[in-house]
Amino acid sequence: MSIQEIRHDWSLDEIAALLDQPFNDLLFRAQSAHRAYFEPNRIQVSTLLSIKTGACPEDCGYCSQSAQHATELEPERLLPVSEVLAAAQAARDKGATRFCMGAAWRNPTDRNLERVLEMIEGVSGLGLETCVTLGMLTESQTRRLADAGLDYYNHNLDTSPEFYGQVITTRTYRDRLRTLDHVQRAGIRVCSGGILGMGESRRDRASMLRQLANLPKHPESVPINLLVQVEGTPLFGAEGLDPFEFVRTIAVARILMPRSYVRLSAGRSEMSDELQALCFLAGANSMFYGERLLTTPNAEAASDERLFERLGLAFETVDATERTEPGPCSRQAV
Ligand code: SAM
Ligand code: DTB
Ligand code: SF4
Repeated sequence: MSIQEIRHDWSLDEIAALLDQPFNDLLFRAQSAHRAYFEPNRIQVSTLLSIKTGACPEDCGYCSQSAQHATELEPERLLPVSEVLAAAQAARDKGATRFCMGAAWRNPTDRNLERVLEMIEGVSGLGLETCVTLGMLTESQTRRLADAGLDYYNHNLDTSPEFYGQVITTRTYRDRLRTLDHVQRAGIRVCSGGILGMGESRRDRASMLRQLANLPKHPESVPINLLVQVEGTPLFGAEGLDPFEFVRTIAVARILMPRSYVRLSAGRSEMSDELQALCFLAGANSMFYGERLLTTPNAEAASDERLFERLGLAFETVDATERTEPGPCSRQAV
């Protein structure tokens, strides 16, 4: 047996077979893959800030920020740089190592991008890693972000290519893949994942993971969100997902992309501690920390701290994707 192999040629049937395994077998394999590359009791934490809220022209069926859905959200213009830096400093003081700034845009204008570049430089200056999610990017915008020293760009595939049209009609799957390609080529680390619990099938979850795992380079960070149901959005009232399906998807993401951080993302405020612990056992090693996601509440920081203590987990301080070799933890065969 060799160290967990890195592959980019997964077939849908192979991934479906992984998802279909008995739960205990799947978790054992995922935890083994996790230990081959990561220190098993460390969790990377990022804090989110919405830097431009609502009034988005896109129609993503899950999103509180689409101008096409009748939600109660109050739109807000792009925040001043000073306000963003104050929030970043507060996040750093609470232990976050990465600060993620999200904007409700289809794509940034060059003028808006200028201000975001200032934010990135300011947040980096505080000693934090930077991540932004601004929608679609052109090649030249991507280069400007890279030149400003951006560490990560978040752009999710959201779901499978087959299910995608039932969730979003205003931009294509191909558009998303193109932006990811620009980001990877510019040498910015990619954060890309999806949302579960939107009414997709297990096969759709396999197909989404296949898209991510067969990218020319695995995203360094793979957020797996559980749909946060927001009143007024088309997906409000969608049938809840079996929590074990959520854990299975995390486990398969870990097996397919063993060197990537797998982030237990939106939806934690609806999850029990036991379910979150199973997600960590399945290989999730990153999460959002802080009272808010973008527009909805996150799990409370105090209850996260208690959970970490009960599970013997610690915040990670060094980004393991900077390593070119497998992590120092165990390098065990799987
Ligand atoms: N407007 C940009 C875009 O869509 O690329 C960036 C911000 S957008 C809010 C970032 C991601 O958050 C989405 O791609 C989606 O995966 C996730 N997201 C948004 N609303 C969500 C919800 N209600 N539940 C779970 N995830 C959500
Ligand atoms: C990601 O995958 N999830 C985050 C982040 N990337 C930008 C956003 C979650 C948003 C949840 C709903 C909200 O708060 O608006
Ligand atoms: Fe706009 Fe992003 Fe929300 Fe889609 S997910 S409606 S692009 S903010």
